[in-house]
Amino acid sequence: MVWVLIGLGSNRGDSVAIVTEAMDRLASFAAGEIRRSALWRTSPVDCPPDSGDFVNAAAAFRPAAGLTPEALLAGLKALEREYGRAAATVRNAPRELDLDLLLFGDETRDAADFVLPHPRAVDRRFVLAPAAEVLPDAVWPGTGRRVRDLLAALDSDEVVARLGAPAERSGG
Ligand code: PH2
Ligand code: MG
Ligand code: MG
Repeated sequence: MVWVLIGLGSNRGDSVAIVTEAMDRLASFAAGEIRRSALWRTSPVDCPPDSGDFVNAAAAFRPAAGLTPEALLAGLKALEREYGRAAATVRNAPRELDLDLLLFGDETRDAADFVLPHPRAVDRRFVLAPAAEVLPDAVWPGTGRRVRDLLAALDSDEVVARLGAPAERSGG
C-alpha cells in the first residue's frame, strides 16, 4: 500500500497558520485520512544569515486514485505560489511555504528538477522528527532503514522543538 509523505516548512509570514492551513489543503491529493505531525520549531539549516527559525511539519496520506508523483509535485508548487512564495534568487531564502515531496511509495526519480525520495531528507532532523510521528515504520527507499531508525541514528546539531499536538484551528 502506497504512502505519500510531505514535508512542510515556513519561515516567513504567519508560519504556524500557513503550515496548519496547508496541511488541510493536502486533502485534495489524498484518498482518506491525512496523518498530521505536530508543528516543530526548528533552527535554519543551510540558509542565508539572519534567516528566522522555521515551523516544520510532516503529513502522510494515501494518494488519490490516478495521482502521479509528477502531478502531485505540480500541485504542491501551485500551493506554494498561492501562499505567496516567489521564485527565489537566493538559495533557501525565507519562504512562506515549502512543500517537499519526500516519498511517494517506493517510486524513484532522478531528473534535474525532480529527485525522489527527496535527496537531503534523511540527513535532516527538521524532516525526520515530524516524519517519524506520521510514518515511523516506512522503509526509506535506497537505505533499507525505517524512518524511526534513521532519526535515532542521526548525528546533527540542529535544534528542534515540538510545539504541541497536531495543529488544530482555533475556533471562531
Ligand atoms: N528548508 C530548507 C533549508 N533549510 N531549515 C529548516 N529548519 N527547515 C526547513 O524547512 C528548511 C531548512 C530548504 O527547503
Ligand atoms: Mg525544502
Ligand atoms: Mg522545496
